[in-house]
Amino acid sequence: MTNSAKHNLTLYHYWRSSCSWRVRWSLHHKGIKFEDTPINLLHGEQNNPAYLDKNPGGYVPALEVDGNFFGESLAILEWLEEEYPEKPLLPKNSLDRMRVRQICQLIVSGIQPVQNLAVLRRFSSDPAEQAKWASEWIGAGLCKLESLLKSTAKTYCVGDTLTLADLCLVPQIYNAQRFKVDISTLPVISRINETCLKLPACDAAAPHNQKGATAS
Ligand SMILES: N[C@@H](CCC(=O)N[C@@H](CS)C(=O)NCC(=O)O)C(=O)O
Repeated sequence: MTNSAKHNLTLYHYWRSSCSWRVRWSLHHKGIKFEDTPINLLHGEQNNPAYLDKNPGGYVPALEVDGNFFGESLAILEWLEEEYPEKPLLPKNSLDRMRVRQICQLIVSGIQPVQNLAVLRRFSSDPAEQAKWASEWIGAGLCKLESLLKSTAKTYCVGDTLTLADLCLVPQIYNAQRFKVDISTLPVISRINETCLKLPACDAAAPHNQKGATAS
């Protein structure tokens, strides 16, 4: 981390959370110094009163900025763009920015919520049923995304520059693979995913490099 200490930042996150990975990746990409506090979702720490006081949404991630708390990964990512404009993750061209936000929303609002822990547990107590549900919805969502990316992607989701769209895509593919979605039928997504996984900031933010990560 090399960026000057403009703010005191602490990220509340879970190692395997795709929403947390998005934010960790931006922080590493921009070289922003931050502390981190793991919130164990499997132990229900997101529902502890002390955490709910910080983030009433009861999800990770949350970012503490100089003693103020904020939830919602996209709100956090947009703030990081405004406050740390070096190494931007939004394009200059406004139509491209809209394309990036369209892809982000497709993933963040359209795909990720249906595989959330709380949703899976409400749907079924059987892990096999949960996995089937998650796999079907993620697979269907990624097919739609693949069609969209055919008209926007070059090296990355929108053109040849890394953007927030890629920060949303790669963690979602990690989840897809956890739920055994076959992404070999999605060549654009697969190619972008492989490219991004080689980026040092993506790797530093990846689940296997976080405190508390396990093999499962
Ligand atoms: N819209 C929120 C969603 C956050 C979210 O769903 N986080 C998941 C982990 S990726 C979570 O905390 N799940 C806990 C639960 O379902 O109880 C965001 O983008 O930050």
